[in-house]
Amino acid sequence: MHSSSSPELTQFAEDVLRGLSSTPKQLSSRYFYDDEGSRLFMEIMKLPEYYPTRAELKIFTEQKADICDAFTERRHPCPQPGEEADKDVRVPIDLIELGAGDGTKTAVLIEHLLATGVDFTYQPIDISQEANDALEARFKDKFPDLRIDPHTGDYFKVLGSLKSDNGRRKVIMFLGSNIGNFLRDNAVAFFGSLREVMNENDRLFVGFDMQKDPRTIVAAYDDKQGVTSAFNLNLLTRINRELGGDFDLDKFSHYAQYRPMECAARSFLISREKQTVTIAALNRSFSFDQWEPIFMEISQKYTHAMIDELSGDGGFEISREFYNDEDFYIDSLWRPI
Ligand code: AVJ
Repeated sequence: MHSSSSPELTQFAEDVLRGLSSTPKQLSSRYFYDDEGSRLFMEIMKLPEYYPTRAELKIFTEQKADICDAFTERRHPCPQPGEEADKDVRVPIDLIELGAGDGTKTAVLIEHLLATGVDFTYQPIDISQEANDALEARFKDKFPDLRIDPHTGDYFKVLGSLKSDNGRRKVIMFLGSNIGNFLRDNAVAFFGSLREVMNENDRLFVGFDMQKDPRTIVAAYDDKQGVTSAFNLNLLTRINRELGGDFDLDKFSHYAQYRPMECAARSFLISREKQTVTIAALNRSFSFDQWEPIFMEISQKYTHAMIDELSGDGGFEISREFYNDEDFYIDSLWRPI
């Protein structure tokens, strides 16, 4: 199975092979989230330096009424035949979340929707069955009246299966500045694919971490306790375990930088010495120079202009934005054009 004559590598193995064979070397942050990686990310969200989660939670807590109104707002501001002019008409929604994590932030919105008697279902989509099961158990316990319908699998496959118009508005949420892990062209392609499975009346709700003091950003990706370092190094552990690698974690160190002209935070693992690493499943060795980097992750930050452009290029227009005073973080509600 590990011989080079067998071309059947998993997607993970293929991506590791391609990434470590390229110059500069790179690994994809989409593979961070095995069980240990997901646990480490939940620890990151509690770090004093990691501000995005708290910033988004604050927006939800302070503006939940406006956000939920915008989700359920009828499309036409004018009364339809048979409706009274001043009647507050709400549309029923399917609240669909891509990669819900532990659901702490979403719980704030769900609680408000339930309290105000909105007709809605909650459909978290995640690649991990375990994550979905945990979220379902927690929410069933916390909100006995919630209609929750988790889907496990690839975002687009699941969304494709939900495509048929059931008369309810889909509100698709992609929170936490998860979009920041995509390079610009990939972000546009991602939004474009979402657009294809959406109807005119549906909405997309996206969280964007904004450009800010570079020191604040670097600190968020280089925390004092070293959790972010462990989070990055965990991918080497995953390669060792799943692909039979022999990475020595002590010989790599985490390095985070922020480039203000590109609004991009990037993290790297730096080879502390000249060394060779062998990966059995790839039947190959990779040599590292001393101080050679592996590019691990981009966490893009945004300006208003960038969000405007992204929405348009993805096939959307901005319907409404929710942000805190300092433009620290934005949740942007889009409608298809
Ligand atoms: C989950 C992609 C939003 O980029 O801020 C946190 C992941 N990486 N610390 C981010 C992450 C290092 C996080 N996202």
